[in-house]
Amino acid sequence: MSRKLTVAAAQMGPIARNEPRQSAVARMSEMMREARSKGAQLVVFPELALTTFFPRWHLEDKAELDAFYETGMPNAATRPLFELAAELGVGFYLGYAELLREAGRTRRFNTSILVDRSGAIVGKYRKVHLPGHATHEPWRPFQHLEKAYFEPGDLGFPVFEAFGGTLGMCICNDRRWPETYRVMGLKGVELVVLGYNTPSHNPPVPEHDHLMWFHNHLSMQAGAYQNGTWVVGVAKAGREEGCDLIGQSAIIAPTGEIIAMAQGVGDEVVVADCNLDRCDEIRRQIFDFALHRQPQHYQLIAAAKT
Ligand code: ING
Repeated sequence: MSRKLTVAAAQMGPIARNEPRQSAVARMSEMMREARSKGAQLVVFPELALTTFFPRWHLEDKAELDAFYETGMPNAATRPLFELAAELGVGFYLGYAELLREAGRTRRFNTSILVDRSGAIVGKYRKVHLPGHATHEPWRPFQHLEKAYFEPGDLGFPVFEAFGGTLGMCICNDRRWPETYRVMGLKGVELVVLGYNTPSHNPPVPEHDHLMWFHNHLSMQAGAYQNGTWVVGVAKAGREEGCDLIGQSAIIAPTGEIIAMAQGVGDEVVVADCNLDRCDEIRRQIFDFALHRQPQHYQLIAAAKT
């Protein structure tokens, strides 16, 4: 009996700067219902799925910046999504901006949670790789101030026993780094779920703009294949506050094959059956870590920053 998990990639179109969380939650609820009607047990939403991608602006007003964060989860705006999950028996991955007070200081993370089919939070992750820049760079057509608005994640790359398998999470830029998948691969991950907000224009390197879509899949397909894990990557897509974000949310098999993909750049639900036992096709062969890895030659990879 194979361990089949039916997963939905719930891609979202733009979220306007003044769009209330209730609107984003209503859109996600609609997609969760559609996913359930197509047999999904797990729905993956994008990174920072409750608000517009606010790191694109230099926000000097602290109250304005703080308004984009959640200080508790679930909360009044998101509780309907948790309740719907329990009602439908569908779990979900949700990306959001987390703000907390700890040991007398304010901490800010780009966070995701994994919620099981009863509506309980069973896992939490905080984005480790923060791209972009830490100070206002007026030359840019739009900012990418994640280094100013978040701290690097402090939870590492945990995996969670849920949905009948071993699941892990990451967020956006993390998907470009092989270490992200390898750490979870060494922990036996069978499905990595992630969300992303990726502009199709990268101001420092415009000559690579035509490669943004390719690099998105290249990174996730490589991570899947080299670690024998399923990967589901879900976009916030479309022209959001004048910034074009790539789509092509994808469900990727442990072989690296894209088995399902979003067609547009709006709200769109893509569903596929993920047989978690297929990870063995890779993990017991080409990437049998116990048999083939030679870590005595790899220390440099984990060496501290030079
Ligand atoms: N977004 C982008 C990503 O890694 C980025 C950052 C933009 C990287 C353009 C490369 C080029 O997909 C987030 N949110 O990390």
